[in-house]
Amino acid sequence: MAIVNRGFVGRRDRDARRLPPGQYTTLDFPVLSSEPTPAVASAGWMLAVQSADHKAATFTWEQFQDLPHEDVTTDIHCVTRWSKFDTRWRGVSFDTLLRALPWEPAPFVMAHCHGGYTANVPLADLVDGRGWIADTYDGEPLAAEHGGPARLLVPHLYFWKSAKWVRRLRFMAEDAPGFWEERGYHMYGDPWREQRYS
Ligand SMILES: Nc1nc2c(c(=O)[nH]1)N[C@H]1C(S)=C(S)[C@@H](COP(=O)(O)O)O[C@H]1N2
Ligand SMILES: [Mo]
Repeated sequence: MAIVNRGFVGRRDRDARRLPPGQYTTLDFPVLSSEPTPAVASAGWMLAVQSADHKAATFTWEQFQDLPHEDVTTDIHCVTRWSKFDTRWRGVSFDTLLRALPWEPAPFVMAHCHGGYTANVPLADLVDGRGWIADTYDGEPLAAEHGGPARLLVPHLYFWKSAKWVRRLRFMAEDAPGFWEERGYHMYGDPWREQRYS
């Protein structure tokens, strides 16, 4: 007896549709760092935020913890071609962070990290529930090698944009290249359009 059900979509088909072109899925969580893991304690951690006209705001670890956090389950895509489905994070959305700022943001953001790494992201890609500063992974404080105490999480762009060990967010009127963008990676980095290199 043949079973015909045109509405049925198998798991492999569904998974294939969530996999951007040129990617494969992994169940591990690879560590990709261009620098040695810096020792950053949450105790002295601070997030500095700078406006395009050099106004400052800071969040201590305690102030950051007091901001509303949300859970995020999402797929992530590294430009070296691994993707990982259903990663579970917790963090503060940029929507929340922006509401806590005493001044207006500018259209581009440069994330600066302990160790010197930088990544540029348009503000439009961080708001409306698309960008977070994550401090928790899989229910545990974010491990140092994955960017703990806190990192960017911008899962709809290649994962190099999700800067680990973030310490400063600098708003900019114009876009500017970060660490990998200066080395030939794409300024925007959409995995669905395979924007790996410029
Ligand atoms: N500070 C910093 N952030 C970084 C990187 C880095 O080298 N330094 N690598 C990026 C790249 S290329 C990827 S794929 C992800 C890897 O995150 P993971 O090590 O937690 O998998 O971090 C991104 N953020
Ligand atoms: Mo990456």
